[in-house]
Amino acid sequence: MAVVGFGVGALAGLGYMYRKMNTKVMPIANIDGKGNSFLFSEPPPVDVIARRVENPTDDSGLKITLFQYQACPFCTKVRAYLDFAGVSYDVVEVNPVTKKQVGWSIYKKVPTVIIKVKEGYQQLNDSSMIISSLASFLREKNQDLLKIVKFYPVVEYSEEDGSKRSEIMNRYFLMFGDEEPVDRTKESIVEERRWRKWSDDVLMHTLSPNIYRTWDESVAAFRMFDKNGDWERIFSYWERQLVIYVGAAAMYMIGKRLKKRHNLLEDVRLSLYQEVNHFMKAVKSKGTPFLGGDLPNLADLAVYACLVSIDGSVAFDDLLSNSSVAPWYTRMQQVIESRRGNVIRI
Ligand SMILES: N[C@@H](CCC(=O)N[C@@H](CS)C(=O)NCC(=O)O)C(=O)O
Repeated sequence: MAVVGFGVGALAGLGYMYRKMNTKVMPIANIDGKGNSFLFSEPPPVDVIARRVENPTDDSGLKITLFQYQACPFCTKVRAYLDFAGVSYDVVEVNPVTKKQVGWSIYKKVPTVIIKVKEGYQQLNDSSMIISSLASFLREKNQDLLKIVKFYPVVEYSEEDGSKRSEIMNRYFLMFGDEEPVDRTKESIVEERRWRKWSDDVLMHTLSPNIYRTWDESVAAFRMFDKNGDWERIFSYWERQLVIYVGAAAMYMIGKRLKKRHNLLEDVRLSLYQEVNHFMKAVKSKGTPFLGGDLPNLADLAVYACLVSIDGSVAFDDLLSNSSVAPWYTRMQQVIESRRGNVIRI
């Protein structure tokens, strides 16, 4: 433990120095004085676009740039939605240690997206808010994205212990305008919202303790992120090593803490199987291929994204052999791949 602790300390120090040296980009001031938050007149600086997904049938008029970590389940959720919706987008891979690619942003988490609008460049933060606002926008032609974004205000509040928190209001809500939606029942809307929230609040918490369960699994997970995220092409050799070993050490320890915090079972695999089977039971009770019916809804996409983010790990293989998820997962893969645009590496 002492050796691991020392190693982590040294690497974290190195990471901190490295980060200091690399965060020269100043955050863009992001209030325009007319009540539009996170609306910029200039696009943020982008050095390297990792890839572009170009869908020839996209008539949304949106020009989207997604800043992400390839392996992050929240980012995977946004990609799954964008692919399913058939829109085009650019991907910028963020270095999880230095985070220099989002040095311009006041919001410090990923995913974050920038969308070109006629007034400038609108930043959307938080996976659920991004998906809800885009899904609301894409429901009908000729909507005003800035108007929709205003339905998701950030509210700051203080906890009992004095710590400051913020919350994005309505992030699981779709905005249907004044008319009742004719293509959806109220029950299906409420059900979708409930499972989306469950996916973030419950299923998501079973992932880290499972993929970082042992030191070896933790390093293997980071090697998998290295491969899936194409880090070799995007980051320097030292950046990659730093991220792999600092990340694996930190997440190994954090995974143990999360297991306690979220009351997972002693054998964390059982918690993962249990939660996934809980969702699969809901799908089965519908008698349709997906919770959303013949096509996935936003809850299917949220659960799918959680599993994609661990696909390739030992935990994922164990899950396939110990739960009823495999046929649904394959159907999800097929639908999303059939609707995704062409992937162009730049
Ligand atoms: N509620 C946010 C959570 C996003 C989040 O926690 N992202 C992680 C990466 S998976 C992050 O950026 N953590 C801060 C960091 O890496 O410094 C969402 O749904 O997008």
